Order: sequence, then structure tokens, then C-alpha cells
Amino acid sequence: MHRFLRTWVFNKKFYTFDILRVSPRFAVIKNEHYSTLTTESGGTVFALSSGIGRCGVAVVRVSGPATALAIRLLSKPTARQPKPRVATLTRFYDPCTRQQIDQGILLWFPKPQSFTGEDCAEFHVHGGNAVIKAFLTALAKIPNVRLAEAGEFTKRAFLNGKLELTEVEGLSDLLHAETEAQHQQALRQMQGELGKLYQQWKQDLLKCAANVEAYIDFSEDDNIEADVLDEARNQIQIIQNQIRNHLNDNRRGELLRDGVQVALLGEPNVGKSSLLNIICQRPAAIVSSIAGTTRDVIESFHNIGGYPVTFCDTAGLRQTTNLVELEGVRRAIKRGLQADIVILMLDAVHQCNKFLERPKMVLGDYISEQLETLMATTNQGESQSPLDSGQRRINLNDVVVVFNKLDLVDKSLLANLQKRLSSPGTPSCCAISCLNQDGLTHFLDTLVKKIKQRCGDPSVGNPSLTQQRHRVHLTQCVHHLGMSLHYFNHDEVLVAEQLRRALRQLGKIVGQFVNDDILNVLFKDFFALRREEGEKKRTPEVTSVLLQSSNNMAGKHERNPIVLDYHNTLLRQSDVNLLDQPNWINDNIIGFAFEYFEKEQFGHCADLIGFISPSVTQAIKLSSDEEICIFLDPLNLQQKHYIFMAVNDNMAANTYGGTHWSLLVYDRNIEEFHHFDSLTPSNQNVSMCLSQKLFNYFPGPDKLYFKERTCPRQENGYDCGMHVISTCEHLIREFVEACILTLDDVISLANIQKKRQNLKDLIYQLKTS
Ligand SMILES: Nc1nc2c(ncn2[C@@H]2O[C@H](COP(=O)(O)OP(=O)(O)OP(=O)(O)O)[C@@H](O)[C@H]2O)c(=O)[nH]1
Ligand SMILES: [Mg+2]
Repeated sequence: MHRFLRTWVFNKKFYTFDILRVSPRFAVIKNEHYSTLTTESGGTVFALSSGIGRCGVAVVRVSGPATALAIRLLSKPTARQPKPRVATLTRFYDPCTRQQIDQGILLWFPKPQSFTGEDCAEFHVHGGNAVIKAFLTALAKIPNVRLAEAGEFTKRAFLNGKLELTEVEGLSDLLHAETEAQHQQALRQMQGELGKLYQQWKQDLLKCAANVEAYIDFSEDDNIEADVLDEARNQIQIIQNQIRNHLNDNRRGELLRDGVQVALLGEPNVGKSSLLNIICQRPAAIVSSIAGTTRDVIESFHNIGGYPVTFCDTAGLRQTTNLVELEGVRRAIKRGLQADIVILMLDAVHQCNKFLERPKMVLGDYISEQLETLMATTNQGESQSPLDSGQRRINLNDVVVVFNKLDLVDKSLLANLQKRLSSPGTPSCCAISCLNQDGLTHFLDTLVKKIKQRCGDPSVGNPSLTQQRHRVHLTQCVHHLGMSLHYFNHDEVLVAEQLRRALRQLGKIVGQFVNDDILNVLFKDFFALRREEGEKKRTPEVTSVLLQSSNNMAGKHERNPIVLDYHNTLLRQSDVNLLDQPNWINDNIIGFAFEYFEKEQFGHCADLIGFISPSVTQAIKLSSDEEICIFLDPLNLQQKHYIFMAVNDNMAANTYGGTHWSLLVYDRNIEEFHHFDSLTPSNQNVSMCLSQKLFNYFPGPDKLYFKERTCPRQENGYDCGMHVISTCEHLIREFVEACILTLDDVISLANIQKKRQNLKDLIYQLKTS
């Protein structure tokens, strides 16, 4: 088996693959980003694993290398080592005083067949407070044995490869699960079904990547079949479609995990609060005949048919000059737009008459009209209606219409209405009376049906996507797969690079590429539950002894360690070093600055400003007009007023690198492209070509307006990238913060030098925050 490093340069950046070659056709790529964590032990730990408080049996768990010693010291000196995984009745003694503590069951799990993958033991003792206290004190007396941090057993299991990250998340969800459906979903995830799906995609993609690599290396020697690339391309297409379908699930898994939000909307006095009180079976909201009683949103959580549901009673929607009521109406509209399901309550007497007066109208149209009127007219006086402001509309599919006060409706009118309710294409409708509780069973059945429609059945079919974290990585993965498919027509090396990025995103989900930040966030989630359960007495802060030590180990071995993993940017030490003079900064540093501007520094105006990363800009340059939408569509730039991109002077489709950066800005307000170049306009041609492509992509005027703008000149041969960053930062200030300084005021050699240091400080600050 040969082993070698493959390196190439793109925009002055070195890409390195460590390739374990088995055979030319089946090269296995071992991504250097993976497996940065080791499972170095953090000593032996113990914890009370059963709940706090008096109980019949308490379970104390021990994990780590000193577990066998702990068993010996706590048992009779003459006792034999217990058989693995067999319950053994044992007397337990204090290791110092030799006083008996209790008699109970001992279970011994030698490594690696244990939950954590380390030597483990479980002591089942009587659950009285004094026994538990004496037992924990006895354990703490043993050298190198300490109380576990909250969640530390699970963290060890993860670090020892016993659980994948998705399984850890499943375990956490299982412990949080409140309803049957949540339980089912979490159980499947904890048992690894979701992880297996992602692993399968990863394995398939690895094969594609290996074939592309093999083709790059051996196609010229005729050692490789010509159709290998076609096969890889087809396979990538299939995987991309599968991931797209998985993403396109109407967020059912996340909905089930986080709970379904149901908003009660309607005019005042229609009986919204009355219905909420019936569901809660307590007077949660005030009910009165005075229209406009409810002002604030009142929430109540329930298990409805096994699904977690939060009902939100809201203020009645009507025009009002009362400021308090107006705020209530605003909140009601907002909640309605955010809700997963809306219960639209209508006064049966009033609406029956109104609806039946229009015999030709279908109920669906009538309801849409009612909804629009309610949501829009209540909003008069506001500068913008929430329906126009880019927020989503209420979808009729997510509405359950409830005609209330059935007890007041004339019988013949009711018969007429019911006939119209049962006509095909009618939205989910029911008629109830909160007064005598007629029709409530049908209402609840209709609601459960609607909830099931949204959340699906968690026990059948492919496991659902459950976390926003997964969604973000999968979306990125699809994007890189799209880019790789595009590059098949240009260059296989770029295909391989995009596949590597796609694989990295999949790896992140299952935890094969992890860093402290990701783990800390995930385990913090897990710890939240432990604290809720009364474990506050233990160390209140989450410490990362294990992670730090393992990271140190990883750092020692890595030649070029990762310094920062920030959204889509991965900065390695070699990237950060470029911020020292006299270095030419690369696309990674510029990409990082753009992401930081967008996500943090100018996050308050992110709806106005958009950025195209240097790598996407490069891809656009190499693409045809028809293809550029692959890269631009996911960036949602259509609504942005100002779009920034860093331009590189390389225009060749099949070579990498470049020598100069400049800044191109599209100002949508005046529909012009402005080019800022810190050297004699050396990037002008390339920027004009790029502008032409973007001009074709964005709807705008008939003619392209491109302007070369004067800006401060660089005083050396390497500061062009820093000029791009500083100019971009200043222009944003000018555009959205009305900064009155000029570019000449803020850009100078001294300021650029300072900026290099500031960026470096920022990177290290983000790394530790
Ligand atoms: N006859 C009859 N009266 C009802 C029924 N449901 C509610 N009411 C009455 O209608 C009035 C308004 O009820 P609420 O539940 O406060 O109405 P609401 O929609 O919450 O009103 P706001 O909070 O003002 O928006 C109260 O007097 C209720 O007793 C019903 O089914 N039949
Ligand atoms: Mg009310």
C-alpha cells in the first residue's frame, strides 16, 4: 500500500490530500480535517445516574481506568473480581474505615464493551440519602477518581467512538421527550438510523471522490476506464437529489422535536379564549363579553394525540386606536405568521349569514378572503403590512377553520352551512359550541389530523431531519455537490476539491470532524437537562478537560492546525500567518472578513448588504451565463441593495492562482457596478466581464453601467487584499451607517497595518469565545 501527499494551489492556497492508495480504482481519501480528536482519558469519574432524592434503588456509575481498583477497594478484600456483565450481590465498604456502607448489586463492564468504551461499573445501592452520600464519599476517597462533570459519560462515549454526534443528539432528545411521537423520533435517532443515512451518503461520496482522484492520477497512463467519471457524476447527482428530498420535508422532524405552535386567531369575542380554556381545562385566559379582552399572547403546552403542541391565544383582530390593544393586535398577527398551524375562529351566526349570502363562492376562497382582511385591515396605520414585508403568508393548508357559537345558529342555517362544508376542496373546518361543548371531539380529531400532516409519523419511513445544525450542513453539502457537478465540464481537480468540501459538511453532522465549539454547544444542550434535574449542586460550569487535552494532542500532530471554523470559512494557521507583513492575503482571509461583516459587524443591516465569497466569484468567472445561477441562487441576493465581491485577476478556465485583488460593488439603488482597484486599474477587464455576468443574472436596466472609482493606492506589492477588506468595510459604513469620512480618510499604510493586526486579534478572539 503506497502513501503519498497530493498538493495543488488555488488562489495561492495549498490544498493537501493524504491519500491511502489501495488500488488505482479504489483510492481511499483520508481527509486531514477528520479525526482531530483523540480519546485520551481524563481519569476515572463517578456519578449518581438515577434521579436525585429518596428512592428504592439508586444507581452509581463509574468509568475510567481505575474502575477495577474502585471495585476492589469497595468490596471485601477477599472477594473475587466479578464476572463481566453479570449482576453480583456484593457488600460495599468504605475504602479507608472499612465500615460497611450497604449491600447491593454490582455490574462490571470491562472495556471496550461498555457505554463509554472505558472500564465501567454500576453499583445498585439502596436509595436513601445517607447511603448515597456515604457511597459517593467513599468513591471520592479513591486516588484518581473524581465526580463526573454533567454529561461527561456521554462525552466519553462519543470521544471513544461509541456514539456518533447524531446519536448523542438523539439521546439528549430522548431524555427531553415529552410525548409519544417525540419519543419515537428520538429513539430512532439515538439508535443511529439518522447517522446511518448520513454515513451512507458519505461512503458513497467517498467512492466518487476516490474515483475522481484516481482518474486525475492515472487517466493518462490508460490505467483507468474512461467511464469512471460519468459514473461518479451520476452518483453525485443521485446523492444530491436524495439530500435535497431529505431537506425538502417541510421541517417535520424539527417541528416534532421543538413542538408545534398553534395560534388561535380571529375577531374579538368569537370565543378564542373560551376554546383555549376548554383545551387547558382551566381558566388560563380571561373570558368576557367585552370585545378586546385578551391583549397579550397566552401560551399553553399540551400533548395532543401524542404530539407536542403549544396553543397560543391572541388578541382579537380589529382596527383600534387604543395603543395597548394595537400592540396586542400586532403580536397576534406576528404569532399567526410564525405559527405552524392557525385555528381561525369565526362567529358562526355572523359568518353563516355572510357566507350563505354568497352561494357561488367556495369556502376556501371565502376563508382566504377572511384571513387576508383580518391580517391586513388590522394593520392600518403601519408603514407596511406583515403580509407585504417579506414574511410568509398564512397558508390555507395550515389552517383549521372553527365556526363557534353553534348553539346560537338557526337549525336550517346550520344544515345549509354543513352541506357547503362537506363540498370537495373545502379547507379543514368544524363547527363547535364552547358553551355546551358540542363538536369538540370532531374539532380535536381534525386538529390531530392536521398536526400529523405537518409532522408525519416518526416511526415509519426514512428518519427525519431533526436539527437546524443538520439542515445547515446538508444545505452546504448540496451546494458543494452542485459546484462539483458544474466543474466536471472544466477540471477534475476542482471537482475533487468540491467533493472534499461536501464530505466535510457530512462529516460535521456525524462528528467525524469536530472542534471544541461544536461539541461544547451540543453537550451544553445535554447538560441543560441534567441541571434541570437537580444536578446544580455539581460543577455549575461546563468544563472541557477532555476536549482540551485531546485537542492539544491533535494540535501537536497537525502540521497546519485549524485555527478557526467560522460558518463557511475554515482558517488554518497558514492562512492566519498571511496577515503578517509582507504577505499577500488569500481568498480564505477575504472570505472570512466578508462572512464576519455579514454575520456580526454589520448583522444589523444584513438585509441590505450581500457578499459573494472569493471562491464563488472565481466559479462565476469560469461559468457560462446559464450556469451562474447554481452559485448565486443559494445566496439570496435578489433583495440586497449592495453586493460586494473580491475580484482576482486570473481569467484562465484551467489554471489557478492570480496576483491581484480588487473590489467590485453592485449598487442596486442606482443599478451600477463600481470597481475599486488599489493599483492602476489592472483588474478592470476581469471586473467588467464579471459585471456583465451579474448584469445578465440580476433583473435591471437595459444597459450595463460600470464605473471605475478612484480610491487610495496601495504603497507596496502585497496589500491589495487588505485594501479590498478595508474599502468594503468603509463603503458599508458609508452606505448604511451614513459615515461622513472618505476612503482617503480611513485607508492609509498605517491603517492597513493596524487592520492586519485587528483581523488577527479578531480571529483568535472568535476562536476562544
Ligand atoms: N353562546 C355562546 N357564547 C360563547 C361561546 N363561546 C364563547 N362565548 C361567549 O363569547 C364571549 C367572548 O368569549 P371569549 O372567549 O372571551 O372571546 P375571545 O375571542 O377570546 O375575545 P377577545 O379576547 O376579546 O378577542 C364570552 O361572553 C363567552 O362566554 C359559545 O359557544 N356560545
Ligand atoms: Mg380572548
